[in-house]
Amino acid sequence: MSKIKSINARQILDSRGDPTIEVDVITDKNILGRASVPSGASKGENESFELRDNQKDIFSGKGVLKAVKNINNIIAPELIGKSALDQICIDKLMLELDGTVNKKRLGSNAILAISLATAKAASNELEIPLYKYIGGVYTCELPIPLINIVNGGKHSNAPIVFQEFMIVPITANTFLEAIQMGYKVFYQLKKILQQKGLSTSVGDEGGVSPNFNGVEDVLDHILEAIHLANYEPYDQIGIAIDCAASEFYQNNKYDYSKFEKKLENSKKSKKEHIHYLSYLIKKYPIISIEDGMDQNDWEGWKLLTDEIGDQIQLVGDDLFVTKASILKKGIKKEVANSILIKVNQVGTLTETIETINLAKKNKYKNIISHRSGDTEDSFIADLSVAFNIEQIKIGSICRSERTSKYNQLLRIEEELGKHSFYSKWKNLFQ
Ligand code: 2PG
Ligand code: MG
Repeated sequence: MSKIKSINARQILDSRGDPTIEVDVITDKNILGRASVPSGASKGENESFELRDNQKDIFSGKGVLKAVKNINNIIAPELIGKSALDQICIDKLMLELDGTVNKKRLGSNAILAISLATAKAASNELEIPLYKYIGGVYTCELPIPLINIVNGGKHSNAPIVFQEFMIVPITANTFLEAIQMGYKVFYQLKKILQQKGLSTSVGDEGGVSPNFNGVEDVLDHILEAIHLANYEPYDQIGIAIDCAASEFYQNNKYDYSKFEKKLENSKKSKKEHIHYLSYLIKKYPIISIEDGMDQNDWEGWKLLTDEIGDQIQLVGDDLFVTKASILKKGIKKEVANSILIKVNQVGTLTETIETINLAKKNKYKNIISHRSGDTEDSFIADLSVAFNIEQIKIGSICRSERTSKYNQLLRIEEELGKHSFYSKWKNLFQ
């Protein structure tokens, strides 16, 4: 019957060395499902509530022992004896037990860890790969990776206002080939930096973070690396950026000097900021912009969408926080054309899937995403394949918490063999 026999939570560390939760769900046949949860640095205001201990002298207040207690003492007793195969029921039960809009009582980190561990326990017990257990027999599509190569904003000390610069292997035929293409460009970029005596040390998501001279300097270097790797920009390799604009929006202005201190006249009105983004997409092979505008600047989002939404992918991350209710608002207002999917923004597998389906129905593209503070858990790799999601953002091709996801996708590609299908960028917007 796959009944849950025990649930045990513990505090572990994420990739930044901050505490996070790991949960073991064990079934009555002694089958284990283990999951851990990630944590963001540039969080959206409307994300579900991440419960921390706030005890300043221990882990700078970031301990998660209260959430661990909530799992062991409050949630576990309610779930023991329930079927691990009944994912929707387990998730709903936890929502009822919490009883708040944003999972404020028990903590979304506590709830998510159980939700994911339950799915893993069920798939292990049935001896079905996780992606097939969640998605069914027709899952076969490997996502296009948006490979992070430069970290700015809150993810490094580099003086770059935008948070993430990624390359998109457009012409790859397989996931493995996509990684090989990304590797070549990343390798060339590091070589250029070395030759110039610039740092090649990496930021939170594994991209380099040297002392670049602002956004265009970053893009010029990436372009040079694409050329040196013998690829055609646009046709073979595109660029995706995450502005994470909520991090530098203050008093109705986009203030680039928040991260680029030496900038003068750095406060841009929303129109000037949009104008700059639209200039950038003409000058560089940028095919996707995430969080181009602040999370509460719906007016700005609409202006940006009207201006360039028919030319490139516009992704709502902090804007939608993976919540179906907020995505509905975006669809109604015709804002953005894609959504970033982060399991811990919403807090259960079931709610994540509701949002994915809503996006699909309304022709918004889904992009499965990691967090800047992540763990070795590779659940989201399986999730992307489970729903034939065409894009995934899992950082650079270094640092184990990032490569754990790339490696899992390589395993899945191997396992699917000739039935695997690699998403094609040119088909996405037809
Ligand atoms: C983002 C994410 C992940 P964080 O803004 O898209 O790259 O960053 O996890 O810090 O919110
Ligand atoms: Mg983002």
